[in-house]
Amino acid sequence: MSKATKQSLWTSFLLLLLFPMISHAHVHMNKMQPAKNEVLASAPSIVQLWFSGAVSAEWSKIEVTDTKGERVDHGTVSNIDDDPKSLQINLKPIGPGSYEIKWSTVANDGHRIKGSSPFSVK
Ligand SMILES: [Cu+2]
Repeated sequence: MSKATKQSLWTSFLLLLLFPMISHAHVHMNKMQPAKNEVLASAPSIVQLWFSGAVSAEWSKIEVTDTKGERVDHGTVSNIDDDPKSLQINLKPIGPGSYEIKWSTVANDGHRIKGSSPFSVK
């Protein structure tokens, strides 16, 4: 093999390795309802999250707790209208107060992403 051939093979190999990394964008959470630090006039009955890519409802967890740490959600996470880029969970009837949403999910690239966000009801 000539030196030039070796070099071009090496270059092709490097490009093949690098291309998926350059084109890879991690999935992130775009929008959530209630929004971070939102103060709502009336209690929400559902928490909804939207992502930049598909996530697994099966491997997702959303916990909504009050200030005593009691769960106020119904425990089952699902996609919104079968949209794989979204998640939702129903809430129990809640009164005025502060609440915390803790979520975690696995994106279709295999990475686990998570976050937490407070909201309150007047
Ligand atoms: Cu990723």
